[in-house]
Amino acid sequence: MRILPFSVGAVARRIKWGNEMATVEIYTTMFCGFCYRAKRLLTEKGVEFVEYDLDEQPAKRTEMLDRAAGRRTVPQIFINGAHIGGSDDLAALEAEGGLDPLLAAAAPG
Ligand SMILES: N[C@@H](CCC(=O)N[C@@H](CS)C(=O)NCC(=O)O)C(=O)O
Repeated sequence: MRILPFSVGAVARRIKWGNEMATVEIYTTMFCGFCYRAKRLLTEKGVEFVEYDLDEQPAKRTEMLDRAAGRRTVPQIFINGAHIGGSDDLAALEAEGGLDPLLAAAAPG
């Protein structure tokens, strides 16, 4: 049962990232520790993301290879269409303070 017409998580995200949020996409597979780590970082930051599970959507693998310049490992992460890389790349971006500005940029269009 839902008492409030919105979720507490949605309100927290709005406070943190504003009404406009970046579009975050992540290609994953089911049993993938690096995918889990990347999703956990995004979730802890209150970021919503679109997940393409390659086990459930095998055709997405070709799309991932195209967009990620041939990188085959999962996860592959994109923010507003720009290729970020894998879990280690995402963590490094966060450590150097580069992730928040990308997340705060509204999705184009
Ligand atoms: N350094 C990469 C490592 C990613 C990685 O090794 N992912 C594994 C799955 S957890 C994978 O794709 N293995 C298949 C392969 O290496 O071709 C990252 O941080 O994303």
